[in-house]
Amino acid sequence: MSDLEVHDVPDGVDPVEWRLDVTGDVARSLSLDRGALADFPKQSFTADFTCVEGWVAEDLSWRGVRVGDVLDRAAPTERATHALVHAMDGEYACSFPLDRLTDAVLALELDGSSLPVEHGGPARLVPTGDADCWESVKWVSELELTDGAREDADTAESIALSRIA
Ligand SMILES: Nc1nc2c(c(=O)[nH]1)N[C@H]1C(S)=C(S)[C@@H](COP(=O)(O)O)O[C@H]1N2
Ligand SMILES: [Mo]
Repeated sequence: MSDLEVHDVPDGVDPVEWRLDVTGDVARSLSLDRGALADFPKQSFTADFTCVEGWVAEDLSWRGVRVGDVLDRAAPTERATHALVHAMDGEYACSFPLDRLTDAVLALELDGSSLPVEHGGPARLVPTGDADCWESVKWVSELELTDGAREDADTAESIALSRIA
């Protein structure tokens, strides 16, 4: 298994009721259940994960769906420049420019098994390339396409940094 740290699963996280909604500046809003997301083509990659709190998990093997494939189906409008990635744990959300988000993967598997709920299952955003630990959004429930960066609602960095004593 991976050596990601294990954190408590917050209230509000319910893998049974989970869906992925794609909303906001799109031509077609989507609401995908697990089966619908699993029907997209999969890709795999291996990466180390480093948390700002000072730990590293090496050689994690992720498998999942390229976000760009999901966005293509929703057809972002010309106004859409960013997306706010929402999670099932309340206020947690992280804003990405679309060009970065397109190449990220919604991971459904880790190290050859279904992604466990304690590590963000059913679906965790795993940016490819350099990323901050808080950008790896666990329990992704909504991709909200926005016109501009919506910094007001981008809580992930401050929530992550507030955990550092
Ligand atoms: N939804 C959500 N995703 C999140 C977080 C969170 O609090 N909520 N914490 C982030 C931070 S700061 C880290 S280091 C990793 C921790 O992943 P792990 O619990 O699998 O070790 O999840 C990231 N994704
Ligand atoms: Mo972190």
